[in-house]
Amino acid sequence: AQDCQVANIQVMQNFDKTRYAGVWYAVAKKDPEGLFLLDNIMAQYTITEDGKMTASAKGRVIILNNWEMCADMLATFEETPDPAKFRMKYWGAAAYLQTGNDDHWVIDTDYDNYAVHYSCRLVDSDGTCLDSYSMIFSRHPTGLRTEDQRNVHQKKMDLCLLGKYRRVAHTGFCDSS
Ligand code: DAO
Repeated sequence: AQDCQVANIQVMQNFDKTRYAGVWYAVAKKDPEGLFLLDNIMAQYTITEDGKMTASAKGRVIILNNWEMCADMLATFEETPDPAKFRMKYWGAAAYLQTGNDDHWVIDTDYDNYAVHYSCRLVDSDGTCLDSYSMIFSRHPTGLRTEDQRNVHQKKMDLCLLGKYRRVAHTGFCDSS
């Protein structure tokens, strides 16, 4: 399953967004071109009364060359025929933050401990991804459990992103905002 074709990427089977709701801490990240969220990244997913998934997220960013701040981000998700594949519209609580519309795929999760997220922003003419980002989420800010590391490693390989992740620090930078 490692032909690196975006169209062949396997996503979470029978994805259950209700079980996915709640807080996730990014513990590792593969950055896109022009990265935005640096570290202290957490996301809280909510299912609204009408059954739609939304999220709020925080992370340390540097804007306007040198201004370090904690970005408060909001996102809504549009469903697709595949329950694990969404379109995510996102924007900042403050107008000078980044806005966008990205794919948001859940590649794998056990809902209680870990999740592997993936987004390809640009598919190349050969069907591989030219600009992607991916987050490894944990329910625990301290990192992944040993027993989940094997699954996550396998998914990084399936995504053709092995070795492209960096660790995401949690220092408390965004805790007070
Ligand atoms: O860091 O460059 C980057 C990519 C992140 C884009 C901003 C996403 C904001 C909403 C995050 C929701 C959880 C994935």
